Parts: sequence; structure tokens; C-alpha cells
Amino acid sequence: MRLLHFSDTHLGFNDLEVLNAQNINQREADFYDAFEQVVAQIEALRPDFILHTGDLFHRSSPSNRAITFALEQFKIIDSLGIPCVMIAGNHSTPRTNLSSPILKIFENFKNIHVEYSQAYEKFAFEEVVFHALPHMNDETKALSQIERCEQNIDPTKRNIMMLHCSVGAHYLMAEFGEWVYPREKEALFAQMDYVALGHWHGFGKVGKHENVYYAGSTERTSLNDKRNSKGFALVELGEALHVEYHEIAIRPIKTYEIDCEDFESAVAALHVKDVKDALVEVKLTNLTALQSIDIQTRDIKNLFEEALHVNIKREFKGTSNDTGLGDIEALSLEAYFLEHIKEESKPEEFERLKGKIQALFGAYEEASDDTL
Ligand SMILES: [Mn+2]
Repeated sequence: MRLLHFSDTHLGFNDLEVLNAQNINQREADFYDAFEQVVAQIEALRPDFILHTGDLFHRSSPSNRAITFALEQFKIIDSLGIPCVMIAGNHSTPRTNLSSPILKIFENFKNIHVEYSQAYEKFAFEEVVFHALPHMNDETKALSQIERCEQNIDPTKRNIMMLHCSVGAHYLMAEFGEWVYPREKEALFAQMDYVALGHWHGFGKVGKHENVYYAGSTERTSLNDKRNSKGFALVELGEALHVEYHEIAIRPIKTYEIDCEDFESAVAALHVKDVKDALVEVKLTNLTALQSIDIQTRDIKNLFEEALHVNIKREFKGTSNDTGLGDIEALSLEAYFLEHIKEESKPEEFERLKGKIQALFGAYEEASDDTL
């Protein structure tokens, strides 16, 4: 029995202000392209089952384009006659009971089986039972759902568990409402033939469990994700479990560092290679405040003309080990600005300005919250 396990496709995700020839956000198009590559592999490999472990869409209310794309792709999958089991992840689960779950759109597909109601559900086939545990907003409910899973193990068949969560604290994505699988229930994994996980964006086996795997995402949802390899798992259930990682082609990300201690020679020594259409991240290190004004973003970008996008991080002298200005992207603009004011003003002046800054940013925050 062969299963194709993929996950975290985040359809509808978009980033950077770059449009492609069809006027679609280039990064959004990259996610569609990655999905199409997996579907092409499904057609070529013809597995017995297809598993998707959550975050099909990036948002619980995706755009029309993302929905249309998904429907077209699942029409292809459905036509292959291969059962496809899918669970909801935290990104495609509505946070309130007021909105309807998007995965409902697949209810009328013959071979697509979905679980999105934040409860355990089993999908039984002739030789295999899929135990689906989707993302649950209410963690207190999760334990009873895992117990239902335990009670439904069928010793006469293969048992496959599907989850969208962090197993242990290591796989947290720092996102809203993540679910951490309870440690005391990890023993249940040993009773399964395979445990298919979603949520973590890198492929890999989980710790000491030989049969527990994250498929990883099919694209990067953040420039902080520096992995240049994305793909899916092809799982073979014979006498022993055999899990093979299949890579797809994604837009590469390349990182460079320019040490501003000696800016000119650092630039001269740059070895810019294979950056065509890549995402490039340049870290300017050992910057002084004066240099930072002198070194224009435009000039740095010009060093990587062929890249799709150049992201510049400025790291100031003596602050590299601070939690402050080093990793600008990890900070909100508000925190960055506050840090700057703190450095530049007397303590009592800072206290006075702090409240004003927070109020000002507070007024804009709601409109630009991307974690939804
Ligand atoms: Mn995800």
C-alpha cells in the first residue's frame, strides 16, 4: 500500500509587491505552481491513497482565486479514482462559530474525504482506517477526541493517524491557536502503521518515533524559512514502513552578508551567482548609524539585479546579540520604532513618547493583521 502525504499548501498566500505576466502576485502564483507539481506527481505515481494534513488554504476565508484554483485541482484528483483524505489545519479553521468552514466545498466530491469540524472522525476503507484529528481551537476538547481515536483502532486493518499540530514544543510555528499534542498520548503512535502530520513546514521524522512524519509545506510562507527543499512524502506500507521524500522545484532563497566594517571590499568580494528569479536576503553587519544613512537600499538591490526580490537586513554595530534591532523582520514596526526612540531619548522623554507611539500604532494595527 502506497500513500502520498502532502501538507501545508497555503493556497492564496501572497507576499512581496511583484506581479507576474498574468497580473497575479508572483508569490501567490508560486504556491499554485507548487501544488500543481504535487498533482502531476500524484498522476505519475498513482498512490493508493492521498493524504493532506491541513492548511490547504492560507486563510479561513480564502480569495476567489484560491478557491477556484483548489476546485480545479481537486477535480483532477477526484477524477483519478484515488481516495483523498484531508483534515483542516489552524489556517483554514474559522476562529468563531459564526463562519462556515471553507473545506465544506469538497463535500460533494466522490473521492475527497474531509474532516473540518474540530472533532475526531474515522474514514474506513477495506484494508485501512484513517483516524483524522483536525486542528481544534479548544484544546480541552482534544483529549476526549484522541481517546475516541484510541477506541477506534482496528487491529484487523492498517491504522493511519492524521494530525495538524505540534508534537512537543519543538514544532511550534509561533502562530495563533496552535495545538500541541499531549505528551502522555504519544504512546498511541506506536499502535499506528503511520502518523501523518501537518503544521511544521519542513519534512522530517519526529524525534524518537519511527513512524511519525511531517510532510512539510510545499512553499515558504515567510522569508525566515530558509529551506530550499520542499516536497511531499511517499509512504510505502509493506512488511516494514518505508518513507521516501520527493522534492519539488521551488523558487530558491539565497542569503548574503556584507560586513560594513570594510564595506567597499566586502562588496567587491561578493560572489553573486545563480540569483536569477531568486529571493535574496542581504544582511548588512557591523553598521554604524552614519553608514546606514549612506548605504542606500537601491545600491544594494542593484548588486542582485536578476533576483525577484531583495530583502535587506541592517544589523548595527554592537547590537547583533541584542533582541532589539538585529532581526528586524521578526519585530513589529512598532517594536522597532520604540527601540529606536528608546536609544535616542532620555528615559523620562521615552516614557512620555511611549504611550503616544503605542496609541498611534494601535490605530493602524487592526487593518494590517496578517495572522488571520
Ligand atoms: Mn501551515
